[in-house]
Amino acid sequence: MNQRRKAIIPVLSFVIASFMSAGVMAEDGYRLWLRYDSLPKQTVERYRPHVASLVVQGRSPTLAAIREELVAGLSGLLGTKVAVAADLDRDGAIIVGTPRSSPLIARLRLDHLLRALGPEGYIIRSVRLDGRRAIAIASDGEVGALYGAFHLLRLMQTVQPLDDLDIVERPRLRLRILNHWDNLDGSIERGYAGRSLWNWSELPARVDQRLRDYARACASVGINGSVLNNVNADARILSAEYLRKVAAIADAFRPYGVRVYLSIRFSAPMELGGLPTADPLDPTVAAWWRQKADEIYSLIPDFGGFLVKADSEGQPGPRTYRRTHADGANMLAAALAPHGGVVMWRAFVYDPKPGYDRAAAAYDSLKPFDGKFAPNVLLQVKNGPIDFQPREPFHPLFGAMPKTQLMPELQITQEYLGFSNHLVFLAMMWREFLDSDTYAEGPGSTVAKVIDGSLYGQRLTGMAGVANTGSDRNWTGHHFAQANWYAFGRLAWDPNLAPRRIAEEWVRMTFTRDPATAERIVRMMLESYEALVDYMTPLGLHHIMWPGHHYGPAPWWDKAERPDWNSVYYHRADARGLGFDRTATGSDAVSCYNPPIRDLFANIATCPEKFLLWFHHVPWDYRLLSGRTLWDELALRYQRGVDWVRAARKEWDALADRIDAERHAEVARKLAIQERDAVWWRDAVLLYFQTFAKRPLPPGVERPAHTLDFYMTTSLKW
Ligand code: GCV
Repeated sequence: MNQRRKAIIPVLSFVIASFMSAGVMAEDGYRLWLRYDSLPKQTVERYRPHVASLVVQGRSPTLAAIREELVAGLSGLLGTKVAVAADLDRDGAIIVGTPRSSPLIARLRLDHLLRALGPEGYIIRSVRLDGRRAIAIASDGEVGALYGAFHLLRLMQTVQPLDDLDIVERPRLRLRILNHWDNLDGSIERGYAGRSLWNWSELPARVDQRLRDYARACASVGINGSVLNNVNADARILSAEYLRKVAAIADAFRPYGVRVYLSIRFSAPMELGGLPTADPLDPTVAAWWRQKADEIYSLIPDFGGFLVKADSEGQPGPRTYRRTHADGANMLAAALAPHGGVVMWRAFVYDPKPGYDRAAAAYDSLKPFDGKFAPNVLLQVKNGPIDFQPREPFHPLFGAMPKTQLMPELQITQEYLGFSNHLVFLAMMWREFLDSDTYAEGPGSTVAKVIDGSLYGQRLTGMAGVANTGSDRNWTGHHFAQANWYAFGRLAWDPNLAPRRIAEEWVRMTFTRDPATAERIVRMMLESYEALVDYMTPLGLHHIMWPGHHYGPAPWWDKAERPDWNSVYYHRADARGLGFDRTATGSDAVSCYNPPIRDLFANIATCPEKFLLWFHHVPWDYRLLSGRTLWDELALRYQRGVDWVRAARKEWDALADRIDAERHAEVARKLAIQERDAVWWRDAVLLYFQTFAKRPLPPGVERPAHTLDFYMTTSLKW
């Protein structure tokens, strides 16, 4: 090696090392919110006396995961390797564990309280033991201790004080589950962040490290379950070959407290078992499922259970055999019950009948079965009565099934909300849904209280979110879509959390600790949902997306064989006005709601304007609260949505020197697409509705760039 090269190598290493220590590493978003870059010097000085060493006594995969996370987190945040000790040998230790895993935790005599919090609850408390100061993270279960460890790291990442800690936490919902609509060929239905994370062809021999990182991320926000495959299920997932692969995934997730579940195909006994029927009341069918459950549990002792889409959109179900949803769900539940598994039976059913309105279909089909489901069945109900639209009123089943265990299904992936191109913080939508008052037991009977068991004492509780993850390096396609994964977990842990708090945590953990910059980003996130509704479906419009892929507008669509797969079915524009009359003069779907919310929705004068066109066919010249006509207001809302995206782009551009260049540029590129799309939505929809309204665009609304014909023949590219 010549002299010059010899001299260059140490210099290069030094440059790389300083580059890394300054936190200037590849900012590709892989680390999600679990970034442990070093804190400012003064903060480190403040924290140091509290976090001088780490004591995680005991041995188990979960305890090892706790140790690993805290070592990485504390060392990264403090900028020096944290000392790991076997016992409390100095002031300022962090001690973590359960009364069984850790003699130190046992000495705190918290058993009673910890038992009351359950195996996932935890306490983080500043304590003294043998005269030494320590922070104790204690739980009755190791996974609870892991959750506590992530909580402590979050406090530090968001620069909260560590003095006199006394935190008591427990999850409000028992099942906090991601639903992956992943197919066995690696594609993801409605997935916009690459391919499936589960590499079926390599499993079980090779388990990608990424699966562990997925489980870490889930655990960091309290997600404790993952349905691995699409609800449009392939029966093969239950074959011996695939179950071995599923078991390997379960092994990778287990230390992080994430259980695996599977979507099943109701006709699997025929396809896999060669039976002539899948009739749930046929003893051979029930026996096949019992045997299948036994086989699954022999491989995966903590298997969570089944998710079922039956008699919906072409999926098989009990109806073929003239059996009911309860017959189907309870037969499966009986197979799982001896092992402690659950059935999540989906309420997404909508068979057309004469005089039918899709918004009332699931209510009509399932309400009669209230009280008829087995104790280990949950009815999984989408947040709104149609299908994950940008805005829907809450699903009426939440106010109608007091004797059934209901769990909401939210969609984290943005099927109808601009895929992974649009910045939208979904916690705002979910908050609106959870706060909706069903009036089931008088005022204050919010959806949150129905599902967390406080209204009816529902024993099994849960929340499902259709995942937005994929093989993209940044997991979710859009850096800001990570916030929706984060927010889902936080809300499933505590459905009462405020979106602002969630956004503040996430921004500080993900983008910046600078309070002023963080506040600007948080504000953008909090405004983003209303803006998206403005430029896509304001005033209660819904399901006017391009058919099939659902990206971009197509309010003119009327070609599908089923009326309720056409946009015109949903908006009903005519020369008189716009909107779906769901009152007594129309479909009367409003009667699925309890009084007085039913009457509030049914009366055009009291119906919240955000749901106006959902419940009413409104004349074009009807005056809204603003004093403007429906037509003018509609046009101005679309414009307002566009204006917001433009302002957001400017705001983001202005943050260029405060965010790392890589993520800043990537988000900026997405915001440019979002602006293009918002303009497209505005122009296409207004041009189309103008053919009915026959009124000019009001002042302040920009003229469209193209003709209606152009929009009707051009599908927006994503
Ligand atoms: C998984 C909508 C989506 C489908 C999805 C279905 C469901 O119809 O477009 O892709 O199928 O909902 O939730 O079952």
